[in-house]
Amino acid sequence: MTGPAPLPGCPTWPEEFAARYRAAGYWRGDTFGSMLRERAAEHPDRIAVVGGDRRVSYGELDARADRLAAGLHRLGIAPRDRVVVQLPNIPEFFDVCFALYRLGAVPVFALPTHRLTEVGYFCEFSEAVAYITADVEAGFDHRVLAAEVRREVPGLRHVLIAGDPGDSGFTALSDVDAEPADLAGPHPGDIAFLQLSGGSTGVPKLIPRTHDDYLYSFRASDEICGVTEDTVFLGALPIAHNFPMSSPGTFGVLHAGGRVVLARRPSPDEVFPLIERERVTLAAAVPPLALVWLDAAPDTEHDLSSLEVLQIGGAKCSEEVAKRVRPVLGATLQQVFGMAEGLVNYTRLDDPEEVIRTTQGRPISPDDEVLVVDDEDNPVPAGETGHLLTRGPYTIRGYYRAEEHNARAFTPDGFYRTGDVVRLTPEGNVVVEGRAKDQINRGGEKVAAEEVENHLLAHPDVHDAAVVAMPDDYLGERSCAFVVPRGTPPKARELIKFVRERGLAGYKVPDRVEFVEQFPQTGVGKISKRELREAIVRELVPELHRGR
Ligand code: OOB
Repeated sequence: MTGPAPLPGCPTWPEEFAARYRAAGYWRGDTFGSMLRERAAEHPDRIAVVGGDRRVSYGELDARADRLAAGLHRLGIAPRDRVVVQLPNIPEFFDVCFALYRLGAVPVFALPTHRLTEVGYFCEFSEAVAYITADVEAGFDHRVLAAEVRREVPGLRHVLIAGDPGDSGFTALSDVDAEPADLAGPHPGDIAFLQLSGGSTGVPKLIPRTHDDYLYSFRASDEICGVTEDTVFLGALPIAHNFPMSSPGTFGVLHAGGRVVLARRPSPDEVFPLIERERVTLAAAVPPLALVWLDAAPDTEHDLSSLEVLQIGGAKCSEEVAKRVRPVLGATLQQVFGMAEGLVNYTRLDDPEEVIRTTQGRPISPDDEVLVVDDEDNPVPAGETGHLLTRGPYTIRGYYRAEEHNARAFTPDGFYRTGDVVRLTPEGNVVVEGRAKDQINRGGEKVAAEEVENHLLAHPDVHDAAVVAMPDDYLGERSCAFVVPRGTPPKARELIKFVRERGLAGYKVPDRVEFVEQFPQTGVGKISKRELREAIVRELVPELHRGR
């Protein structure tokens, strides 16, 4: 089975692997569009998505996707055209996704916290023809951002607003509507969307995922996570992120014919009443969010007893937090260690408590190949710590249009260098021990040090900058920028304001700035980030003793 010409710049699996993945039944030749069509035919009246005051049935979602696809087509959006999608947790997110999938256009998923720097870059780099965003979210007017993006990216032909366009002059998404057309639709091997990588380089990388590979990842996740049509999933994390999207996430739940319940904000005052009202059975959280829920649960008047499974992933879940899940919530903990590039590991629901508390689980697929290697790519002895490499039926073979970076991020035989430092238990469970990539994991939100350093370096008073992780009780890590000033150091506050005003997502703005005369160096003269991390810990110790 060979498809039409693929989207240029997307490395794919060698045919021998593709044939194997098809033969094994992983890649079944389905698409997002056909999946929704099937569910809608089976039970058109079941509720698929609940958000705000909307309750959308499978039949309605299917029909709206058809009409929106036809409307977008009429605007001139064609198969393989890229469309940057930046939507909060609202039902329209699914209208847009399924419409674009039906059309064969390719969403590029931005997070609601992204600002001009990121959104402008996604539009430009992917040569997007359209940008679909919200009106006002979390007090931020996305229409103003959209106007800036429009000015900076001349190639952008359309801006569509989910909600009220106000006086922005942009089109309301709800006005994009046409009689369903007979669209050819994508091939299952086509790129369905471009997802964001957490990144460790100057600019974020885009991850091309196919219908075949992505559908496999959440179909198989459904089985592991016990998802059925009775599952009610709480989407409280930003739903464009890979974890709540597919592990098994919203799409896994829609695949099974279950119900997705969207929370606009993840705080207990919004989430707990939703759990009670909708009888939520499955929820996904990053560790700091799980902590907030665990702290608030004992005092809530809301009935949380429907919750069967709480998934924690995106960053390492401490054993202390892990221990509290069952006693406090009466739910089974599932640890999820995944990455937007592909590989996802789960503790299994029937694993011994010890495994669930102390490991990050094992891969989805029998064909996920996992290697733990030393600095020279040689396998380490069983049980020892090393770099995690992986390839498999839903792990990409390269980033979108990033040939040079791909040569470093993948081995010659196609293994993805995850940048994670892990060990395997005798039972084959993964334990994440650390990270080799130059990234800060701020409670699940990934910050590429180099990207932030480049913004700091743009300040006239900054001679050099190095951003490192510092430990934090709540987020696990926060970012600390070490700066060598050019002459008199600027105020830390001023530098932070400078970076923020460059239009960067808030979570990437350094949490702390430390001025130094020079950086410690490694043997070969590189900046020793290890020493900087140690320095900030020493700096923090007296503060911790003072109780901050
Ligand atoms: C998920 O995806 P990304 O792409 O935002 O980040 C991936 C990276 C991993 O390489 C690892 O460094 C870290 O996030 N990570 C974890 C972890 N889960 C992710 N580190 C320790 N323990 C965990 N449980 O974060 C993601 C994608 C799909 C499912 C779940 C998480």
